[in-house]
Amino acid sequence: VWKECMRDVDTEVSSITKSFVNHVQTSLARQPYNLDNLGAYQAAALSVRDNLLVNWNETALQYTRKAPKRAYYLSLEFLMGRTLDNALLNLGLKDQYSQGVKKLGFSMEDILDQERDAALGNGGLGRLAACYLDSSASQELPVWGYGLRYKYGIFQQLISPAGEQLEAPDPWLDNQNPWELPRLDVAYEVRFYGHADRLNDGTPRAVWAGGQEVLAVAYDVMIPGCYTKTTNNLRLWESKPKRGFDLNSFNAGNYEGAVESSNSAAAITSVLYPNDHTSFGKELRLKQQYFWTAASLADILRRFKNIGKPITEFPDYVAIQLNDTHPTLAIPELMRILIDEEDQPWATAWQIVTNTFFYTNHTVLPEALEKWPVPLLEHLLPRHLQIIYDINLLFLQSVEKKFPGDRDRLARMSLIEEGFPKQVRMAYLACIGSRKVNGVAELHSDLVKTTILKDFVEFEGISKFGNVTNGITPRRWLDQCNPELSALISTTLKVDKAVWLKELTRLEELLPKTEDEAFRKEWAAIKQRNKERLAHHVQTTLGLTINTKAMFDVQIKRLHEYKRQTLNILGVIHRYLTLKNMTAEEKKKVNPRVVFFAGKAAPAYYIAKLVSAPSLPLPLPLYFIAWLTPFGTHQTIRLIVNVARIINEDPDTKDLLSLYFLPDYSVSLAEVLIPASDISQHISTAGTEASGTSNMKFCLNGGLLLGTVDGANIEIAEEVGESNVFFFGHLTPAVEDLRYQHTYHPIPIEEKCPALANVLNQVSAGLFGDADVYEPLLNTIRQGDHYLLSDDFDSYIAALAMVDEAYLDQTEWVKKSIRTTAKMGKFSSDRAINEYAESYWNIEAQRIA
Ligand code: 26Q
Repeated sequence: VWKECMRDVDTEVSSITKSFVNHVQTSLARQPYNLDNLGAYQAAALSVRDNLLVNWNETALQYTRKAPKRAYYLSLEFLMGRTLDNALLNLGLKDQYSQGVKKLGFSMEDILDQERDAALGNGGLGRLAACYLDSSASQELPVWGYGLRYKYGIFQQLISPAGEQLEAPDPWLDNQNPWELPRLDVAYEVRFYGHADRLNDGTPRAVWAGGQEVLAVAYDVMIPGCYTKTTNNLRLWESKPKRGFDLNSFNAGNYEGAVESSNSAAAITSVLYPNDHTSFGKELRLKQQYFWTAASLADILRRFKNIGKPITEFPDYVAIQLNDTHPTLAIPELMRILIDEEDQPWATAWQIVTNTFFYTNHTVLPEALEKWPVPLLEHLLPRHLQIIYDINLLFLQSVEKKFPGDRDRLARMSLIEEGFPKQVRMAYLACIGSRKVNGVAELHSDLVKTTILKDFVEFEGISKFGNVTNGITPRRWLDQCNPELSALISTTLKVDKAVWLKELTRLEELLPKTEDEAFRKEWAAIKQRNKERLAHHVQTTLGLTINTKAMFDVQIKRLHEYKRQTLNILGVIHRYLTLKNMTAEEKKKVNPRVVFFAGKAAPAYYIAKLVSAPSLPLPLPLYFIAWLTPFGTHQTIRLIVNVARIINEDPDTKDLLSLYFLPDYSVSLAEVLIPASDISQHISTAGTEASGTSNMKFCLNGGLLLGTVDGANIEIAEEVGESNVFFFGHLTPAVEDLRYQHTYHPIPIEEKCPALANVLNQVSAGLFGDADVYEPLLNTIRQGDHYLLSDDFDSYIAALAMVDEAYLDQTEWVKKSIRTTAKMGKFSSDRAINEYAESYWNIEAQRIA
């Protein structure tokens, strides 16, 4: 079927080289004989793009002809990573292209390495969106993504010798982007500010006029499915001034004023906000959200209108998934369109809206719940504020009807939080405006229902609230990043990867192989080569030599207090101190360990600098903004770097313990780190990590998991069996009480956890330099300890010791590794996306002939 599907795609090596040379000469206007690797990458990409375009056009055409119900995934983040390798694998053309470029004197690996990551996301939420696009296309589902085309993606992270995080902009479009198609013909006007006047003519209509209008221009990114012709679309909006600049100002000689309006329009899509898990009410961020939702809805509505059905049938043709609350303005925006432009009665409009949207929650941390100040909304989007107030009034009336006289409940559930200023609670708006609400792992979905949305469950009924446990695409996170393991699996299962990559539960067939010694040897050898590949990467990029005989212990994720990188580094110090006290004889029994960290911390003062002078060629040093806050995640990075400096040089211990902070964590770096890990750490305070998705990636690649009973760790353990994971720490129900104890009955840390107290004291005493710099960080543990490090430290150390012990029995360890991979079928994003398609969106697969 696959070969049949691909009949239009030219798979001959000779025609590949022909198309490559043709692109060198015509698209790039260069000579093939002195082409560098970058040029070769561009030519290869353009040639692959030609193949994708055929399928992409065919897919779009069939969707238009058949007009099936479609789903749209609205996400402010799409963390795509590199495209070329993924496209080649999905098209089944990797071997042919490798041969082709080899004939022309290039190596495929070098060419692939030229590509910059498309890093339009912060972390989990953005990468999830990328995995879901891959799975939608692979499952032949009519799903499009909508996002923003940021000029700068997530910042590049540099680490100064002192361990400070420095941030530089990520100019990912500088070398041109062969994967996007500018669609200058697809553009919409988006209004900001101005005034909204109700007509008061017996209808709910109002007129919104004045203010500033900017243009949203579409850029399309092709999303190929794996072994299918289906090639979906990711539409990213760029902001442009409606007119080049203000002619009146220009004619009046006010040249700066003339370019100012054009700058402010361009600023909207200039940069991705690099903060996750904090909401802080910045006007530009709100502008981004409205600009993107307004353009996307206008586009969706125009497409719907082409079908020629009455507007009341909109939800029969369109499902819109809100990736967290970031696109919640789509709810009042669709109301505005239906009422003010389509002249629908309020009830009809609300009926349409609440059957169209679906909301996924990704966090229960209170500081991460999005709220927008009412005065800001009133200024920027006056009509939307009116609509939000109207929604709230009708909603609270219906709550009052169900729970008469319950004033507390009304205050709790109001979309408007009282205070100075008043704020709009976006999660509540997303909840009441949606058909269904879901969390991203079983535990998290339960927490959503029993904490932040408890009142809403009581009011609307439990059936509106569900769970879709996250997933990851096995194409990128196994086949692409671990080709040797993928090949071994195909040989062992005796099926083509085209089959098992799309039916991942077939990995279970590996289980009997745990008893096959030759197989185990091959399995372990692949892990070893992946460790060497990582060591080689670190050697060539950072000039550091890594002991590949050691156990590789990895924690890679955004830096955040709740993720507890601090617990990990304090554990490393504990190990170091223990080793220092050992006799030579005792040390002989210790297995060497290499600890890897990578991750970015949310910066401060970053956006302001980028936005106020976006295109000026500033002298380089001004691009680097050191962040010198006295505590928090930046201090943790600093501690890691300084501990590494000491212990990696200590002759007593360096053969048994070393530590690396790899700068500038990215999707591409993850692709090298994950297959190389023996053990990875997912150690959030119970109840704080909604799901986690890298835990799934490590396990799929045969790395074992050390973690807390949190997020998707729980479901991973259910699948692979508790004996194959290392769990520690308090459980979610205990957290609230422990925090209460910390506040009202604090026990000195020396008494409560002497091992931890000793580690903290050594840091305070200056063992790793900079003693006073760390004091605020250490004090957050000594007092308050919101994330419960002192409660979990002893069991954490015990779990690490169990990992050591288990690793000594390599036969059993490899068995655990095989079992882990074998039981990861559930975590394919294909399973997740099919759950959304069936239980939420009600859309069906479309075979593209
Ligand atoms: C909000 C307002 C203003 C500025 C930024 C934000 C913002 C941006 C990004 C808030 C949150 C995020 C990202 C959240 C995120 O990545 N959450 C993670 O989502 C994953 C996919 O569901 C889960 O696996 C992780 O557990 C969760 O932390």
